[in-house]
Amino acid sequence: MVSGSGFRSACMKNSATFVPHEEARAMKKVLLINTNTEKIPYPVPPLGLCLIARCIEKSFEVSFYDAAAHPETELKEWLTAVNPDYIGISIRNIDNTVMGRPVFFIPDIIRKYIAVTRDHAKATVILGGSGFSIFPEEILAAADLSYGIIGEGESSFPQLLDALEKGKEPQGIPGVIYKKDNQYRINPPDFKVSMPDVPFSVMYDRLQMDLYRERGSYPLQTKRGCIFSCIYCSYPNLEGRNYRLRDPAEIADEIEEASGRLGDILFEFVDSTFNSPAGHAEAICKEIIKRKMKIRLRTMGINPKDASPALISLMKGAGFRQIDCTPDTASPKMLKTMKKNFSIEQLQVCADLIRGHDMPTMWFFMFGGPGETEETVMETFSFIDRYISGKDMVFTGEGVRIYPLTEMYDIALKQGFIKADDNLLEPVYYVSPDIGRENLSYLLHREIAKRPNVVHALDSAPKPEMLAEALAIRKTQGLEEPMFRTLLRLKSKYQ
Ligand code: B12
Repeated sequence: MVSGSGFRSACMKNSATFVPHEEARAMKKVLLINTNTEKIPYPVPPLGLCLIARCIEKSFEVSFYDAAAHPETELKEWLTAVNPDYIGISIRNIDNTVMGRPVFFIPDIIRKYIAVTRDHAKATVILGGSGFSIFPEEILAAADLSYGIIGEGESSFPQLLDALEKGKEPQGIPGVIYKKDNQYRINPPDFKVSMPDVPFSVMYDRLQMDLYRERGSYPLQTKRGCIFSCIYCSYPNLEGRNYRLRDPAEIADEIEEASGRLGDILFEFVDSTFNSPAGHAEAICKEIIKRKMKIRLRTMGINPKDASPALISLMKGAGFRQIDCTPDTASPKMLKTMKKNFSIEQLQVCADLIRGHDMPTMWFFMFGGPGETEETVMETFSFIDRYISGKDMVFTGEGVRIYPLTEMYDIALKQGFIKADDNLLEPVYYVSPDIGRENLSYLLHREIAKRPNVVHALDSAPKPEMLAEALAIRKTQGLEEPMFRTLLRLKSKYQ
């Protein structure tokens, strides 16, 4: 399953059609724009955009505009200075997924970046990114654009540029959405291409990594794909339903290279689920331990079913300082309704393991899914009380964001929450009628108030003064604990 030279084949196959570097008289220019300036929970570097940049840099002159690093007013100057032939715009986030205080990013992205490129450049604009891939047609229509790529871009983006260069219709290029005869046509994405295993770090030369270093991290994928069927989730539509694994030795190579160049930095695995399939995460930890690397690691997506004592020990040995565990619910009934792949007993074993190893963990639960009642909500809180350490943070979300092509969508449609022609780009949330919005909200706030380590999604952003104090304390005291533990200790002072 491991695809050692996957990236090279995926990229080179496509760039081979272009004029080779040395022979090029004047390379065409591509400007890539990262539109994600969100700082909650912390700023994240544009991994996907960096990867696709590597795939075209032999054939095109690539410039990189990171909106997190420049005031939006600078974009016009960049467009004039670069005068690109093509512009690739990455749209990662659509909204903040907080039902009680929704922030919808798309109008700002269109106004600040897309409209400006239209007014100040003649280039063909191509959209991509995970947020874009969930609502490709809706976003292209809202932005009045003709081209985008749904899903991963390493292979499809160079192929699309090639087609555009040759004036050909991008028919058959996987994942391409394009406008023809005033209609959007979609080529289904192909998740069978090998896992691109490019050393990402090279691209960080183009980023101001300091923006991401203090609170953020250096993101790495160890695989793509999600085999699970959680009813609300868009991951399988973004990454495919089969695993494509990266070679553990190449992952360790990248970490070694990047820490050599960037110094001490937190590495973060951004797989949908780090420890599935069983054995891969263990192999990565063993490779890191074998090389005696002194690094700091964290990961999201620990799945309770595949969390074994051996895995947690290896993770501690490799340098994991913090993990995220996302059971979503701890009600036996809701585990079934949400189609989680583990039982309450497996979740309890996992929680005991985490606590037994004193592995700092952020827990995530979402409330309001189909069939949620007061009783099921209280089952989750009982689990929190019994199994989760007071030193660990529990993050709770209210309502379930409805995404297309999910079972949640079908349920919401059947229950009359949404209509078939509703545009769900602007966030729409589901809350089980068995509990109701007001009741759920009341219950959550009541129960959260009793537990200092439990946080509502509405309060997930620390106050600026609190964050400043936390950063200062960490620096002066040389604290190595995860940021959430520092914030938890300061919480009562700022309430
Ligand atoms: C890891 C992750 C996180 C981590 C990030 C850690 C880190 N250091 O990066 C954490 C937990 C911090 C996080 C936070 C949030 N996240 Co998040 N996250 C993800 C996840 C699982 C993977 C993202 C990733 O790095 N992928 C790997 C890279 C390689 O893929 P990529 O960026 O998508 O790029 C590929 C393609 O998209 C494409 N592409 C990308 N750009 C471009 C541009 C062009 C021109 C082209 C052609 C192609 C292209 O090609 C790339 C290479 O193949 C995705 C879900 C998913 N499976 O994709 C959600 C996801 C992106 N997150 C989401 C959200 C909402 C958030 C938050 C807003 C949630 C919150 N309220 O806290 C925050 C925002 C944080 C921020 N500052 O922006 C949503 C976005 C959709 C939406 N509703 O807006 C997603 C899609 C999950 C979901 N709900 O479905 N997230």
